[in-house]
Amino acid sequence: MAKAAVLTGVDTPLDIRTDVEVADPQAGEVRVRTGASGVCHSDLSVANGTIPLPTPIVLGHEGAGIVEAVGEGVTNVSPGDHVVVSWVPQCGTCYMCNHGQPYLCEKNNMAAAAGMLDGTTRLTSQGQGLHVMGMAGTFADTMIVPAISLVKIGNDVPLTAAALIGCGVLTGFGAAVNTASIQEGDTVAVIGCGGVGLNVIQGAKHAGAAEIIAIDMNDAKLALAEQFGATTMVNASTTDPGAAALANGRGCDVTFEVIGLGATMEQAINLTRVGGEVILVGVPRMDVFLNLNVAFTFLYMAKSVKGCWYGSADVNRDVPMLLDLYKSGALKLDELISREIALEDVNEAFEAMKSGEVARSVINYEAV
Ligand code: PAD
Ligand code: ZN
Repeated sequence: MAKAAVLTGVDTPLDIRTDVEVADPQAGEVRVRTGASGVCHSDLSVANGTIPLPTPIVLGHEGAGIVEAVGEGVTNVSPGDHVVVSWVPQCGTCYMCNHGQPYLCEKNNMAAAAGMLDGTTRLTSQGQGLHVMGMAGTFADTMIVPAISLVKIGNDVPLTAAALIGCGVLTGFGAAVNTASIQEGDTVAVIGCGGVGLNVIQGAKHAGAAEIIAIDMNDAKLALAEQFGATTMVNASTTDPGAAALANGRGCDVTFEVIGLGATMEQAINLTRVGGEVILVGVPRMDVFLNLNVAFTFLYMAKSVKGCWYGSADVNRDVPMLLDLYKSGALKLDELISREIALEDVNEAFEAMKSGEVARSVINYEAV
């Protein structure tokens, strides 16, 4: 029997189940013993209905673990391998994978996103099939995932650090390095400096940005932002970020919104210079619409607004690259971990995230 944190309905605490039956991996599938899982805001967004997914569902999509068993035809991983789980399977053969946008792999349709590739489930509890978030469900000590969702890594990286690569780091770092076109010497602003935003900051620094304006409402997050490479810190609850963005008389070359609120998305557009780029990373509720003057924003001021899905990542290229940066000391991962917790503490981790206390809580299955 496996253990899992299950969402049974919107706005209810996750139910810790110890009676989860796990079916054998089918062809193209892999059973992974989960080593660690970050708690990302997107997990909370499923729990509060911002991201609509079917229930009952095992949340968690930012994880790493160790392969226990493989189904028929699996060749990319073997039992004993350490792996990072990608919440976007990359088949490598579809139109999007062949057009340089594997983060939009056509296998990743919404029906499958809450189960296996064919939409069915492999976990059962209390007589019901359990959906799994991102075809992963890292809030369970055992996962069945498509083999094409796994990237093999070395055994020399702690699984707690590797887990963070699976979402926050790939997304944040990738937003700056892949989605945006930051030039050497640019001024960028990052609105929202949580687990993902901090990685946008370290990605922007890596891409050559000279000025990085960190905007948040929590001073502890701004202190972390400085540690991750931000050069100007703005607490938006007391200071208007406009002055910092306009310090060069022009506005930001690139602005990132990493919260998911309409108001801060509009703010991001306003902080950006003419001809500049706005990257939307935060995932809003489905009913959020922006109030934009189309002529001024897109024509007279020639700004562009780009959505960022999973850091525009190619996980097979970017996970090894990020781990190399980590091993060389150029990428901070351990510093993102505010606290290590047990699976049973996941509801408290949601509360800590709501209050803005933590960059990342990380469930460490190996410590329990
Ligand atoms: P988080 O809760 O760790 O960080 C959010 C930060 O925003 C916190 O530091 C807050 O203090 C700050 N904040 C909240 N409101 C405001 C405000 N009005 N002004 C300034 N700062 C504010 O979340 P996270 O970093 O885990 O995730 C951030 C978003 O990114 C969230 O919407 C998540 O769903 C999304 C995400 N998107 C993708 C993708 O592929 N696009 C992937 C992963 C996460
Ligand atoms: Zn995430």
